[in-house]
Amino acid sequence: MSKPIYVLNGPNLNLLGVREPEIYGKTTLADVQALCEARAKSLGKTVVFRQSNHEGQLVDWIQEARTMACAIVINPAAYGHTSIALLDALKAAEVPVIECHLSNPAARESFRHHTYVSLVATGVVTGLGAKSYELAVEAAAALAA
Ligand code: CA2
Repeated sequence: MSKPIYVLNGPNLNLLGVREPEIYGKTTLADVQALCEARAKSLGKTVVFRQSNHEGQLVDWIQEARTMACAIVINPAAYGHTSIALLDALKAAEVPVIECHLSNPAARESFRHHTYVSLVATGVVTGLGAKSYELAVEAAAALAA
């Protein structure tokens, strides 16, 4: 059995579909998880899907992924713009990393234009809502050993 793709979600994404639907849509994180699982299954893969509001928890999961995952899909949310800890963990992960975002940060406030995660991501999928995750899972599956 091949290793799963870790799909990791950063702070406040648990509110998806519940708050600010005008920006992030009505799809819940549980819906996104179901879409990722279905897309992975169609490609003969599985996903481990997790969300945390805590930077250290995300670092722990990235470290776990080094041995347990074949690839990482990460929506770091706001930590993408601030966290050198996530960058360092991802650099050490030694598996392909795909960054994904629901919105298009480049079309939003200037503080969202840079992410540290992009420095280590093989690819970045943005602006397509839940579809960003599906395409990110597809890319991760293609890159996975
Ligand atoms: O577009 C994305 O996926 C983001 O990663 C979402 C982050 C934002 O800080 C990034 O710049 C872009 C925010 C996630 C917060 O999600 C919420 C969802 C519903 C209600 C409130 C927040």
